[in-house]
Amino acid sequence: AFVENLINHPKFKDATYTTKFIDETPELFKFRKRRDRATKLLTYIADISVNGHPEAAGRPRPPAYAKPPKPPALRAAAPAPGTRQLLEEKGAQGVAEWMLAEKKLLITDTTMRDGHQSLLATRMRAHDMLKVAPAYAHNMPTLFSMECWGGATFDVAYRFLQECPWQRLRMLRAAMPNLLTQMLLRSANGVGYTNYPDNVVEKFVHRAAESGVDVFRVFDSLNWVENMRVAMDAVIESGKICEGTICYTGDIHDPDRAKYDLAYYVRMGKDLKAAGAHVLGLKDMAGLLKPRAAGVLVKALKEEVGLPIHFHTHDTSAVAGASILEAAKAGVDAVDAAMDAFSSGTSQPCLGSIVEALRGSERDTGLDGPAIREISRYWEGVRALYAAFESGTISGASEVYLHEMPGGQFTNLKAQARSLGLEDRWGEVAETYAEVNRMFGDIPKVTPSSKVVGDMALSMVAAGQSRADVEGPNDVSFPESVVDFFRGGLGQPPGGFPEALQKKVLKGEAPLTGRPGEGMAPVDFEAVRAEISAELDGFAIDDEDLCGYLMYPKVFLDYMGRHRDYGPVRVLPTLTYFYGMEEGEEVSIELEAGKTMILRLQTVSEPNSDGEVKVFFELNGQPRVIRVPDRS
Ligand code: BTN
Ligand code: 3PY
Ligand code: ZN
Repeated sequence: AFVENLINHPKFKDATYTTKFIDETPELFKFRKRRDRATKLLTYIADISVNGHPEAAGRPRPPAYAKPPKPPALRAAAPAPGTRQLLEEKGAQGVAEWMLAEKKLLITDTTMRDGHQSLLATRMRAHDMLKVAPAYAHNMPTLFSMECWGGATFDVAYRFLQECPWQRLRMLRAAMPNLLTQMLLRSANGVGYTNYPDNVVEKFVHRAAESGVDVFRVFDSLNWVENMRVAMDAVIESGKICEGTICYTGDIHDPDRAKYDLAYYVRMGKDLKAAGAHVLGLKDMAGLLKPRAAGVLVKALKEEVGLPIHFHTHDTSAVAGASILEAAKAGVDAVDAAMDAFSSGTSQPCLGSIVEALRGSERDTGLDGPAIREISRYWEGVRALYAAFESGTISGASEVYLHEMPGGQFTNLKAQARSLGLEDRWGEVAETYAEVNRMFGDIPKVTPSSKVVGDMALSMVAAGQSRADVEGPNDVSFPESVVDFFRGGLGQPPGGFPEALQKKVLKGEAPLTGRPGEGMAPVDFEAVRAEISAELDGFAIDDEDLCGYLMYPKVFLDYMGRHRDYGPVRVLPTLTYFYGMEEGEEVSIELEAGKTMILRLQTVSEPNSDGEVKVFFELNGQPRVIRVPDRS
């Protein structure tokens, strides 16, 4: 019966059978697969309990009191209509006009994307987001948008969290039907670190729009508008909101950074408007826009561009809240903030405090204080579960004006420095990062250009090289990302490349001067689909999977391999996912809505002569024994 059910199922017949199929149509797997799914999960838990999770090894443990927090009660019978309905009724242009007419300051909550990307190395799992998503929809229906996808979350989901980013998106979309979902898109770099062929960028955008993204914040890591058009056009074509975005660098009031003056940003804003942006994003990825400059810049952009402006910043300096208030005074339309417990430091400024600061003023956000605090308390509990991934940055740091590292890179670069044994030379890494920026001609630093600068800085500190060594006659081995940058693989930086250094890096190779995507052959999607499918023993690959593979081939295939062995580990509570279970511990695991398994770990045997241990479980009262290798 099982086999007949399966082969007659329409999804199986039309070959859309994938890993998601197993998750979404469990009824077909009652005979064999239901047991398989539980066995796979038990195998994962057994392995992690015995051997630990590679990502958590050697990192601080969550405090003893950490336990899965309860989400707030819902304050309404149903989610009130919100910005999402506005988009459906009035279209993207209609939303932009509404934003311009709104007096109140509109707020985007970044907790589910940049908040944890900047504080916890992007490690937050969908499990912890989905539990609170209904509270956002019911209790905060007047938020402008929820930033919850893109940036680094895409590859980290596959790579480190063993979950499908697309499924995360679809589930969040369904749980917050009244709020605009927002993603961060690196233009021609998609959600990766290098330029992709045009048809890959287009396919990715169309797929993301269909799977649930409403607002696309589109930026280019070198502020090169030419390199943004393919992505922007795809967003516009899909009927979603195109937030064409300026990356802010330098200091408009510093005469030594004259390349990035007010006129530069106004020009770029006008170019983005001409390219079709519905909204102008002002992305201050490192938190360099000082309060006075924020007022001046927003005022100029408002007057001269005429699009609604959406301001994004990071609180690394600890004065970003002031920049937001100045921007609000100067007429900015929307701002990003992270829910209190995920705010400040390298993350966004504190959402609840911005709301309170503006209460009763002309720019009153209208958001509910108690609702915010309840949700933040939930997030506080979630944050404790991820103690292993805290960056350890506990104070404001004016040093950010020196190195100009993006908030999302800071924690990563520190971890990279640590892994190279350079942690105690962080000051030197920061100084060198700034020196590399000058040496490369003073460029915007944001993924992936920030990675180029970071790779070079680490390589110089590790090798003990100075700028003079790098620029001098001696042979230097440059990191691959640096070579690609000077080759023009990320596009053209403002003011061009420093020629002498470019010659040295490229060793006579001629650089690209055009748009990298122009010279790339389009990908034959059906051929790639067939290739992946063959690699995965005939699994049918849908468009989401295909897009995952196109962005990150190896990461995607590794994910699929682990999925085959361990099943849908996304359903595990976070502590179980990272730490497994202790003897005598009981957890309840919701496999799908209404279907929960109660799992108890009884005991673990001594290893046998093959180095295997037996892990004794009780699954819904029935004994189960799982054997795993002991590598501990
Ligand atoms: C990952 O981070 O790779 C996803 C989780 C899968 C980890 C499993 S646990 C058993 C086995 N041992 C490892 O070192 N990785 C896999
Ligand atoms: C990303 O591209 O992931 C960023 O957050 C850039 O700021
Ligand atoms: Zn950011």
